[in-house]
Amino acid sequence: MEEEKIKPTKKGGKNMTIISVAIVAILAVIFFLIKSAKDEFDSIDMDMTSDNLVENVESLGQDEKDAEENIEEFDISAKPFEFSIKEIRVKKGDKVRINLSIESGIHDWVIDDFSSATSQLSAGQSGFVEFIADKTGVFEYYCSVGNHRQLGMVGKLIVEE
Ligand SMILES: [Cu+2]
Repeated sequence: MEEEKIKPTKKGGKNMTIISVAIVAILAVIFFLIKSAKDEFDSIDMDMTSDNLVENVESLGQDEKDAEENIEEFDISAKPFEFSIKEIRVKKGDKVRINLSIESGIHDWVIDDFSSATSQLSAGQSGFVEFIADKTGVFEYYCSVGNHRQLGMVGKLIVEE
C-alpha cells in the first residue's frame, strides 16, 4: 500500500523536475531574446543622443526627399543642327527627363556620361529619355545622327551639388 502511494508521488516529482527544467530553459531563452533586443535598442539609443539626433532626423528628411524624387523635365525640340535648349542645369540626384520632339530632319538626344539616349526620331515624332544625374560636372549632350555633333548639335548638362 505504501509503495503504491509513493510511486505516484515519485512519478509526479519526476514530471515536476522535467517541467521545472523546461520552464527554466524557456525563461533563459526569453531572457536571452529580451537582452539581445535590448542591446540592439540601446545601440540605437546611443546614435540618437543629442547632436546625432538632429543629424538623424535631418538625414531622415533627406531620405524622404530622395524617395519623392525630384524630376526635372525639359522639352527640347531639334532641327538641323541645333537643340532648342543648349544648357540644362540640375541638382545632383535629380531625375532628368528629356522630352525630345523633332521639328525637321532626323535626330536623337544622347548623353554618354549617363549612358542615356533617345532613339533616332524623324520630323513630327517625339520621344523621351530619363536618367538620374548622380554625379556633378558639366557634360555634353549631342545628336548622334551623321555628323550633326560636329556641326554643333550639342548642349551642356550642368549638374550641381
Ligand atoms: Cu541631329
